[in-house]
Amino acid sequence: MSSIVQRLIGRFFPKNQGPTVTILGLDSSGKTTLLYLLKLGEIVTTISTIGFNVETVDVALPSGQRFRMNAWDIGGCGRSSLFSMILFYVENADGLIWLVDCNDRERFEESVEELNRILSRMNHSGGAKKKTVPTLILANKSDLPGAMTLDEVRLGFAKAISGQLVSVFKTTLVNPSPELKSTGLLEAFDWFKLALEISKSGPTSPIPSAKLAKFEVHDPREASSLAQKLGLWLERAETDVSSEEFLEKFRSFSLPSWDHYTHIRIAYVILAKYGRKEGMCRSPRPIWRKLNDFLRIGKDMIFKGLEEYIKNSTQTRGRTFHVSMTYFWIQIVHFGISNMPPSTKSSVDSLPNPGDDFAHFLLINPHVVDGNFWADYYTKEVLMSQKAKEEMVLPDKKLLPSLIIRDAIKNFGA
Ligand SMILES: Nc1nc2c(ncn2[C@@H]2O[C@H](COP(=O)(O)OP(=O)(O)OP(=O)(O)O)[C@@H](O)[C@H]2O)c(=O)[nH]1
Ligand SMILES: [Mg+2]
Repeated sequence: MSSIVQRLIGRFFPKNQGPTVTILGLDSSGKTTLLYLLKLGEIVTTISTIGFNVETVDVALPSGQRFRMNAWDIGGCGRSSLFSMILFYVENADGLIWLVDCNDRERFEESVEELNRILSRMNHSGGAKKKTVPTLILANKSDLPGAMTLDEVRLGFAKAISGQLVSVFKTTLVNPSPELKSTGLLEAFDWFKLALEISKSGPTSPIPSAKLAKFEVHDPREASSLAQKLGLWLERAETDVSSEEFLEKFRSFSLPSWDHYTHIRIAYVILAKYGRKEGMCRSPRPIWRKLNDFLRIGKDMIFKGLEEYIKNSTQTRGRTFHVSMTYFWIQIVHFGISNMPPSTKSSVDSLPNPGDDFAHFLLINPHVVDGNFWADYYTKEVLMSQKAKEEMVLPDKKLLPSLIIRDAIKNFGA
């Protein structure tokens, strides 16, 4: 199943952009800060990542050499429901960067266990040796007064990393000096570049994807096998009708099915075609105006279209329109569109039919295949209440991602 992920990553992110590296770690360990510090040379204000941020970054090493990589900052690590999906991306990467907040002593053990879980999945399965993934551990936030020492961090990870191509470096990402000299990153990337070269020349064997299914079940949402679902959705997206034909079927109430995939594709195609066109891409207008454009055009089209479809199609008998649920998914899809890397965005914009790149969107935003993703934001009592069905009710567990901050991050380097 992971072969489709591999094929699509190869298509959208060719190897001439350097090795593919996944950046992982518990939430708030500094992954997005690292990615944009490497990309832009400055600190940007981050928000908790949903889906992935993908950038090609170039680091000037003290030796005068350059290190270029295609880096994937993957949100959701530690959320067991997404674990098996995350493995797809780690399996397909040439290397892994693991960030640990060394000021967070309470969750240090959790960070060690999580990396251990990933490395043991990568390196052994049923005793068979698989692939050596060079892993760079960054003991981050070492500027904070309560931070663990490098020795403490090394000792903590010792068992998890023994016998592997892994090294630990201390980093401080805030207040970086010019050329990142004060951060500790240059020494770290000197080692990582070498480790990637070593592993490239060593033998690796492909990972039998069928083994994924045997992996321990931690959560009902993982039990429903989101990883396999992602593979199926990608296959379906690759062979599905064009976005024009899909919209036509939506308008004429004749879609082949009315499932979660279809709902997400409706939101994606409409937002990609109309939301973006109406000023979502770097317009000189203030951000809030762009947001209003999107809300007015894209959201209205989706709301009206879904209401009409439910009223008119025989497939949707007995179903009702759920305002808060619809709004939630529109927001998540729109947020996911803004997660798509600018370089690929421009090639998407030049496609004759924007919205025909659904597989690409899924690759960057695999969390959308989880039909219960709303449970991270709402309790069941609130989202399934009559009030939430009839009008927009805000989440009671966690705020919806802010599009304004996301746009600000993306526009920072423009
Ligand atoms: N003091 C200090 N703060 C840091 C450092 N690196 C990152 N931070 C801060 O840590 C917070 C979280 O950083 P993010 O980069 O958003 O963390 P993340 O790992 O991407 O978090 P998720 O997306 O939620 O998984 C931000 O407020 C950063 O400014 C560091 O080296 N020192
Ligand atoms: Mg992040």
